[in-house]
Amino acid sequence: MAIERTFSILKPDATRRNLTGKINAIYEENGLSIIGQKRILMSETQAKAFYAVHAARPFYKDLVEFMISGPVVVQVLEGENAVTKHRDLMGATNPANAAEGTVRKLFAESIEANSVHGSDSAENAAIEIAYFFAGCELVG
Ligand code: RTP
Ligand code: MG
Repeated sequence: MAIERTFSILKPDATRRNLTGKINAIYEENGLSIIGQKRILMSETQAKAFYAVHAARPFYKDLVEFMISGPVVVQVLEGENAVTKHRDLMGATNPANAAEGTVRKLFAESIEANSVHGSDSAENAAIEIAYFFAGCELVG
């Protein structure tokens, strides 16, 4: 399996509760290296564009408002099979359906305030990484 990169966000509900270290430890203990990371306050424009794929969904407006409600930590994770491994560690979107031990089972507050984002494919990972990071900010 080749080394892969994926894009991750620790969402406002996670930063508000100071969960950055606990979530990062789960990623690092499971073979994902954090090769780029920054804490930012997303603008409404950034959040709308980032979630444009969901623009027609009923939860879009609330989701954008949630994502700009506080700081987020954007990250690039690198490791074997990183996209799938990260999604597995995150757990299901709705914490009620998330498996034991996953980040969302451990920490998510609701289907919306579900603590973390992860790219759903290698193609989207490349797009999302380029949206938030310059190449020189990633040190593998
Ligand atoms: P993500 O993109 O954040 O990694 O999460 P995901 O793939 O598991 O979920 P997705 O379907 O892409 O939805 C993006 C985010 O929208 C919020 N959401 N709210 N109220 C709702 O029914 C609802 N459904 C989704 C969540 O924050 C979800 O992670
Ligand atoms: Mg998604």
